[in-house]
Amino acid sequence: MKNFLFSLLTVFLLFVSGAQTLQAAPPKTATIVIQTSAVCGMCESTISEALLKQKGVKTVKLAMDTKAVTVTYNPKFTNPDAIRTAIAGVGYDADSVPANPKAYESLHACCKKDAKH
Ligand SMILES: [Cu+2]
Repeated sequence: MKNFLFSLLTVFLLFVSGAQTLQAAPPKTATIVIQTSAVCGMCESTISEALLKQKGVKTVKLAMDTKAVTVTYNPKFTNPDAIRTAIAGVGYDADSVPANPKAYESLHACCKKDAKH
């Protein structure tokens, strides 16, 4: 009888903790829009490639008319600052994070924000 009650209690506790984990699960996808200094389609692929290499980044969409990049990511693995830093790391401004000067220098001429088109 004691064993039976014990296993009943165990099942009950498992059920309760299971329900709590379900409720406490954080959202799996977050979205952020970052203003960049991209100028052309090549910039778009450079930024996409760099971001998609980041752990947790799911989709990258750069709107060429506004130069804003929309990124969806898993907040468990990355965050807005890390994403901005990754964009700056390949030579583009990302919101208030300035482009890495070395990476900017090595960009294709047409991809530099100061380039005359
Ligand atoms: Cu470009």
